[in-house]
Amino acid sequence: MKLRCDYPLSDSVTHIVAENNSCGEVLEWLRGQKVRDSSRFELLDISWFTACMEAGKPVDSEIKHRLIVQQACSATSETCVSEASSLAADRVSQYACQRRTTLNNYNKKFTDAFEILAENLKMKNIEGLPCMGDKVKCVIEEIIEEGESSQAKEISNDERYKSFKLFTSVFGVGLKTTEKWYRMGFRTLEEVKAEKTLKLSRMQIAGFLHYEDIVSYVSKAEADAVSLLIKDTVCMFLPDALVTVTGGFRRGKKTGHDVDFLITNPGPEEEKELLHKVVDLWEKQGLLLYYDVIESTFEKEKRPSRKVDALDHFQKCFAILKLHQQRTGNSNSNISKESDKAEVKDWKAIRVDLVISPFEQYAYALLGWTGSRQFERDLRRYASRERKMMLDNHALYDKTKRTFLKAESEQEIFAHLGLDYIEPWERNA
Ligand code: DCT
Ligand code: MG
Repeated sequence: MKLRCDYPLSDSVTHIVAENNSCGEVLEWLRGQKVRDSSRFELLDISWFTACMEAGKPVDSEIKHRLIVQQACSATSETCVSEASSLAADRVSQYACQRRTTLNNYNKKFTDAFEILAENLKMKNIEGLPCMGDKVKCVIEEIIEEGESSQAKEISNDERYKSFKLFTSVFGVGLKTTEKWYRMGFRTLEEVKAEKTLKLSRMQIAGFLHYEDIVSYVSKAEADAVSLLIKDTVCMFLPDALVTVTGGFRRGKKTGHDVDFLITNPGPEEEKELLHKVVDLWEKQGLLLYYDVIESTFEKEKRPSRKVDALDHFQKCFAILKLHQQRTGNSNSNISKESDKAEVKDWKAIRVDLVISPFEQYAYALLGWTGSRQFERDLRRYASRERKMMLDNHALYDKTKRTFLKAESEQEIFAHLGLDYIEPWERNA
């Protein structure tokens, strides 16, 4: 028995899988498709599809999978699946900002494969994905039938791709450097480190020095500890400042490659010197392993950028902080011999991004720095294509009214765009 994915509805469809659609909605949709006898289909929940993927073949549907109790359906030599959510194209938006995507990724098998394919395109310097509907369909079908994508597998075993993943895992190493090192014949980080004539940037030197810590990901507990440290320090200089965790941790992720913070001061007080004061103090306290302060490049008259991936103009600091590990366990653990103390490393290097925004741009900065990248990209695409507006991390510009739209909260920005509000934890596109 084979599983084949078919859309739109064809005569060979035997199973209909719904994600976030009730049985009533599916039946209503079927009526709209002029289907007279819907009993010829099994109406199933996405859990059946997931069970099939796990088993690597179509499995018999159980009551728990069904949207309604159906008559037993005789197995055919070919089971044809129609995805109700993609059939009802008007229900599932192409824009991530009109979908609620939690961390519960039912399609991991598919998204992992597409991530590899997209990374491969990025390596080839292809801007944006070309329209390749048929190709996407082939990949999906192959994963359903074979359990994996041969193309994604081939790429992930490719020497160039493996070097790309390895080299870019070093803080400060991007595509350009990766390409250069690959062309020079390097394949491992040891080989790069051993080549003493290479000129590494300050960032890359720090990246190699703290590689193990940084590559091991930041936990939620570590992010909370860093958050406390940052709040304490910022409030010493600006007691009313708002310090908010953004990025993946605001979206509810349990780990991250860094911790992102947005800082703003509600009062009239200038916050320009804040970052420098914070950095100076941490340096005196021996907590800074690396930092780079980028000054603001914001010009008031400028309209929001047209680019969906544009960087913003806020003053910011990319840093590696020394986070001292909490002493836990029984009190005896604190009594250690002097010789032990020297050997035990009681801290971890944590990548931290600090962004300072003027108070009136705070809502836009918060929305922009919360991500995910795909969600942000789609918000901007949606604003310009569907609303004739320009959105970036500083402002929203209405091209029809020729005016900037003020917002004090993320909710107001969604309202300006005519979008239902999407909570941060539903922005994991
Ligand atoms: N961002 C963006 N466009 C970029 C870079 C960043 O929209 N070119 C936004 C989206 C997320 C946020 O800034 C923070 O970026 P990262 O820390 O890179 O992403 P993350 O979602 O926090 O992921 P991670 O958990 O890996 O840190
Ligand atoms: Mg992050």
